[in-house]
Amino acid sequence: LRIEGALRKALERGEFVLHYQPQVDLGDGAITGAEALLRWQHPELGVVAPARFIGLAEETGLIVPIGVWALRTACAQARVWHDARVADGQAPLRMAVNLSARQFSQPDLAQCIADVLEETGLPPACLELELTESVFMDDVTQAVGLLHELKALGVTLAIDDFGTGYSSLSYLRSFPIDVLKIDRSFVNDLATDTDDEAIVVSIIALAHNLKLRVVAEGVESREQLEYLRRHDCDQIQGYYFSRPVGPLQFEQMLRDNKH
Ligand code: G
Ligand code: G
Ligand code: MN
Ligand code: NA
Repeated sequence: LRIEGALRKALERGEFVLHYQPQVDLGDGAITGAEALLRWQHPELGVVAPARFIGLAEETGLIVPIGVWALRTACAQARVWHDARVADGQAPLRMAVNLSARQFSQPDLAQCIADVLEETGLPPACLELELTESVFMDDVTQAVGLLHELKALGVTLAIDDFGTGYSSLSYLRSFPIDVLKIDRSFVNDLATDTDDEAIVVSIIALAHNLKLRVVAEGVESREQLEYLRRHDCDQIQGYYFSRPVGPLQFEQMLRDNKH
């Protein structure tokens, strides 16, 4: 298992970096948040995308320490941007961090997140945790308990890749969730595929009826953006506005996007 050793060393050597992708409000075009996305800056291979190593990190359990590093780094960065914006009279910025099912099954997850929030001084409401429906598949009772623990910290909870999982919709009623992120597979064919349009419109209505915010992922074109705006989607994320970028580039984007 050479890759396992390599991942472990990568963490020790500080080869992981976070890139940030803006989330943009469809009402006024303001950047309201960032999603932190892990990259491995390999000394020989260059930038390695998470698709190439997240699966293995999950299998080996290394996703737990890597995830703690990502959470701490994202929160520390968010605190810096948050303070600058507040000093400048701008709305706060939300930082979204992905949690895989393996991390979600750690009994000390809530304590770990509480520690990172305290250590970095980030207001809890500015941290958005992205979970996939898969976290509800093993032990629903345990998952609901943990969601309530996390909610009690004051953080925001989002369901990532919404619509692609196998769980029943009934959990939306009883779970303390704040945001649905429409999976990019549905957004992809918007404006050309009427089935995908029906699904997207239905997810937006479902979210709003449940008083949830709805974010569309993978927006790549003006047509998709306009469609989502017409149908009252709250926020978008995708290459049309920006790819995930390094912290300095993101900071420049924030400066160019004053509201
Ligand atoms: O950035 P990219 O589209 O290549 O990300 C691919 C996948 O890797 C996404 O599904 C994303 O959720 C996952 N991912 C990216 N960063 C993190 C992270 O910090 N933690 C976890 N658990 N998953 C991540
Ligand atoms: O599973 P999750 O939603 O966390 O994954 C986010 C992934 O989606 C990141 O790897 C990011 O690079 C990718 N992504 C973000 N915007 C777009 C987009 O507009 N098109 C495509 N194809 N991928 C995107
Ligand atoms: Mn995500
Ligand atoms: Na997603």
